Amino acid sequence: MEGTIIKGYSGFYYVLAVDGNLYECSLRGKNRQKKVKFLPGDKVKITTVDEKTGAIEEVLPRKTELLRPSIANVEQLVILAAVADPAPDLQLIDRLTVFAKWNNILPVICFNKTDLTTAEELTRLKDIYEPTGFPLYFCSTVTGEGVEELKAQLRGKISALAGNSGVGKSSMLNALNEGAWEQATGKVSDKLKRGKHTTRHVELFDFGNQTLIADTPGFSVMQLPEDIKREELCWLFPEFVPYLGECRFATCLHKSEPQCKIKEQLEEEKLAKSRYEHYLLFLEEVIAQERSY
Ligand SMILES: Nc1nc2c(ncn2[C@@H]2O[C@H](COP(=O)(O)OP(=O)(O)OP(=O)(O)O)[C@@H](O)[C@H]2O)c(=O)[nH]1
Ligand SMILES: [Mg+2]
Ligand SMILES: [Zn+2]
Repeated sequence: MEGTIIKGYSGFYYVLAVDGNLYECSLRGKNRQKKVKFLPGDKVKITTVDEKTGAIEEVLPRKTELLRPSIANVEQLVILAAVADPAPDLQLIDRLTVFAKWNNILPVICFNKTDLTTAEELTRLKDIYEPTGFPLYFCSTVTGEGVEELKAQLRGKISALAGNSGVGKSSMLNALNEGAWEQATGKVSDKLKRGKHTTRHVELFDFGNQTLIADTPGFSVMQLPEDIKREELCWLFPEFVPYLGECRFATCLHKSEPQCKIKEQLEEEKLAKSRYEHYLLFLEEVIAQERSY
């Protein structure tokens, strides 16, 4: 039977199988000898011993792999920010979108606490992020706004949740866990109530129906991936892409070169200023990293 590892713990792996059961699995001989390291998110084939235990026979190729925290096969990174209290950190959002895209993971942007701000502020944020084409949600765990829509985005996928402290990650996991989900095996609600990350191990929460979500506090402060090259960065900003290749110089980094299409679009307010400023900031970081490499 196939399944997904949701956590590893003292020599055992907990596998959520396609039958919806959670199996405590040991490693079979050859995997144990090879000292294979499996990650939460790894898709595996198991043989079952009874309805609670089994053994891992084989691991399937990984589609994506994140480090620190290590999770395999994350399909989307849900970037949670608050519209207020704390004020949204647009630089962090943009940094996480670059990080996700570089790792072939879909960034999903979610602004929480819409009950705390004005329609104008929501429009401002929408105007910045709609052109990116990234799935975009406005939610409140207090009023319930947007929660069902976000749920639909998460269903059946492996997602990681990232965002600064206090933006409402735990509240959102709780809100997502209310009603309308098929029966989950892992008793998410009990685990969520236990609160903070009592374990250092990454764990995927099972919301039923093969919907798995990792709460990943480690993503809040991060360096850009070391292997991005300066000329590759602009491709990670989807709203820039239609104009790339139209600058005067083929090597244009869209900084201060003449006849730069990106700068033209910016002057005509067709690209968001904050996105471009963060592009420039990240460009400096990428160049500095290239040098120290
Ligand atoms: N007004 C309002 N408050 C919210 C909303 N969502 C969460 N909060 C409050 O914001 C505070 C922080 O929420 P948490 O869910 O603990 O935030 P977190 O992201 O898990 O924080 P860390 O665990 O520190 O990373 C709590 O007091 C919540 O009650 C919301 O939609 N609206
Ligand atoms: Mg929390
Ligand atoms: Zn240019």
